[in-house]
Amino acid sequence: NHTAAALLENAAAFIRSSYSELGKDPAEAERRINEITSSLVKTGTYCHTAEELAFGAKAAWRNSSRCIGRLFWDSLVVRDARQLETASEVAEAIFEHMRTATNGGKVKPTITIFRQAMEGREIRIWNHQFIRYAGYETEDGVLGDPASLELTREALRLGWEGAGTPFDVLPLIIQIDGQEPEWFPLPEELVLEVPLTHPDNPAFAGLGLRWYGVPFIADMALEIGGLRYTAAPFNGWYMETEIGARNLADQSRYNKLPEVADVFGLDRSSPATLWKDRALVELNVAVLHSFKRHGVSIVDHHTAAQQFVRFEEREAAEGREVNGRWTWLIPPLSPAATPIWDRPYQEREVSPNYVYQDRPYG
Ligand code: HEM
Ligand code: NRG
Repeated sequence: NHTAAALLENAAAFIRSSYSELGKDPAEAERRINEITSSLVKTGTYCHTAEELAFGAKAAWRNSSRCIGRLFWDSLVVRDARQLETASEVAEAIFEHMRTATNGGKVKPTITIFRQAMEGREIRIWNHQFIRYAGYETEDGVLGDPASLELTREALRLGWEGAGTPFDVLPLIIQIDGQEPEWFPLPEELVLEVPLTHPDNPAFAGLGLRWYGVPFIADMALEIGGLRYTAAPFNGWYMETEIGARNLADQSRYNKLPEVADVFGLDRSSPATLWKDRALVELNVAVLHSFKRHGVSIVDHHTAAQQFVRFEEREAAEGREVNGRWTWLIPPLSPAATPIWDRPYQEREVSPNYVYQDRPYG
């Protein structure tokens, strides 16, 4: 059987490299591969030990070519939730993840790993992130986050009702093994949000802008040693440009640059006044200032780029190659002012990794 052979090959490669990195005897890796082989023959699959799972999740972060935050890969907190079966149990584990990872604002990079996909059975979290704002199609355009239009439609179909503000937090939507999904409102006290103010322009607060404190990515699969964890949500902390140069600024998202420019009295009569560039900088200043004031972890793009260069140096010292995609690693604000700009990156398909998966709805 072709897929069983491929699975064994992936498993063996993962076991050999991870056991070697963990300083284990090569004989132990070979014993473990024999055990996995018997399991494959008997059951068609195998299970990771808690130690393999934790190492796999960390290595997958280390291998994530588009992530600038990888200096801290080894400190990822790994929560093993493979024993959970029902949607309510999954929701409770997610709430606990949010509580411990948010940590009152001192964010801890954390992942919760639910059971692996098997024979067409899989757990899926429909949300792109645990916390995201709804988007509604109205007569005068989109209200809220246009990136959430489809998921918002699904939530409404399932019986959720939004308040109708531009910042309605969507419910969790969890699907077990292809059954009808269940939805759960997020407990308010778990949703840390930051209202945006500007350090030297009081009128900025009048824009009513806000963002949530922690990005919890919920829709990627974690691939380790040939096994797929289709529900393995993780979080780190934000880099300010994600909010200030993309989520609130993109024309296809909240499109707030014109309003920001107006509270700073910028001349919008011509693109050549560079009002967009000035508004972008002020919006990013406001994001950093507001997160700091509220005691919520965030990193600016210059510091993040420096940390990434340290990551590269450490990886080189360990004799490992860094997997990188330059177009994603450079920040969307002043990219050429960071050291990432003129460094070369190579991207390969490496495992373990976090990978996109098909949308389970819409
Ligand atoms: C992507 C920063 C933690 C895995 C990104 C991006 C940034 C970033 C800026 C690009 C996002 C975009 O342009 O939309 C950070 C920072 C972290 C962090 C500051 C703080 C600790 C993590 C953790 C993981 C992770 C804990 C997984 C365990 C990824 C992956 C992507 C990514 C898989 C690609 C996402 C995609 O393709 O949409 N990260 N990250 N990151 N990061 Fe990180
Ligand atoms: N740009 C997205 C989040 C993508 C992942 N970014 C992180 N990941 N910082 C946004 O919501 O703006 N992380 O795990 O910390």
